[in-house]
Amino acid sequence: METPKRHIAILGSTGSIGTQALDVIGRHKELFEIELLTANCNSKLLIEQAIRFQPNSVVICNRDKYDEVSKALEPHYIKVFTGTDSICDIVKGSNVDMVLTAMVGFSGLKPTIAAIKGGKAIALANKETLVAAGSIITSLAREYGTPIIPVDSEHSAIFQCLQGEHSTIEKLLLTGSGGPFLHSSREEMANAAKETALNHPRWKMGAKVTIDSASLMNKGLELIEAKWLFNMEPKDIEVIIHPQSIIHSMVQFSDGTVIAQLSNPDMRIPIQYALSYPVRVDLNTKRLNFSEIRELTFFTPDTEKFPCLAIAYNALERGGNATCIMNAANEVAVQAFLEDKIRFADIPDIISETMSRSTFIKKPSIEDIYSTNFEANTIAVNILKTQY
Ligand code: MN3
Repeated sequence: METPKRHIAILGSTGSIGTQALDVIGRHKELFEIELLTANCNSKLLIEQAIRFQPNSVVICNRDKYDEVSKALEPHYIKVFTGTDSICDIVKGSNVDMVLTAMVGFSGLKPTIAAIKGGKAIALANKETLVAAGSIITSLAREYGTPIIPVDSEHSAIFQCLQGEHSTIEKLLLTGSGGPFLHSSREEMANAAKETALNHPRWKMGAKVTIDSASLMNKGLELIEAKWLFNMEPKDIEVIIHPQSIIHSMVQFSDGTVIAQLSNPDMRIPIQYALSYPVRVDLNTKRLNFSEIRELTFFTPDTEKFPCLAIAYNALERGGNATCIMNAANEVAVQAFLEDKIRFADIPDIISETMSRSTFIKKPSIEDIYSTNFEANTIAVNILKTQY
């Protein structure tokens, strides 16, 4: 008997994760059916994708692009909507089995909550959702019985290492390449050109996550993501710099055993694993050749050179809405860096300053999270205007 196809909604289909997910899905049409594609403003690519994958509906968030998309897809009988609320309505619909959350930043929160409440399996690529509201999201997922399957390569690695394990985890070993500034001096890094920061040595990713990788804030966000996904204490998650990006993370158990997941760096592996879980399916990735690799190296991260990682640890220890404040400030700072308004070294300063000025809430509700994000965003923008 044929297994029924898994019906997928991709939120953020024109981004780096979204396009790679469609690559995987295009290779396994016997397994997957696209129900919904959404994009922020890349109407051209969204139209192309919709014509190729024939989803039931698409959402273009930017209202100015609605007419263009609607006109282009009318002959294909694909429904076209605009605005975040329509994403929330569609993901709750009965046709969707799984929602891949691949949009960038805090904007992923609302649709993720809608999908969880709709009982849809989440393939989580939007780490900012857990950074901003990890406690709320994970307890909602428990309440609605919704599985959250990680797409981020490190968390997918940990998730894969845990399959079939029922033992207590002693420690998570979260690996990171160290980014483009691993071997740069602090002065070089402080004044680095945007192009240098955007040139990641191992992974091809979107601009936001690439800048986060250069500052190691990405590892900080992933530390927080790991805490919520695997219910760990911050002190039991260790960040290890591993420049080759062959080991994607590891789990240490109480008998001293460490299990790791290895592959050449290719985001399609964790994306596909999340979509096809619990089974693995074929993928044409470059296979590991150990006699070519010869050595894998590991370092302790330098949190003085990369203050963002220390900021993230502290925010996680502090708890409450601290990580939400940090995330909002980071989004503003990264955007400002990408617009050439600040230096690379200003990013952690803007985050720290925003954190010291924002209202701390020990047990935030979801409304508190939205207002925290707004307040921290306003404060960070104000710091930018007055001090830079
Ligand atoms: Mn990652």
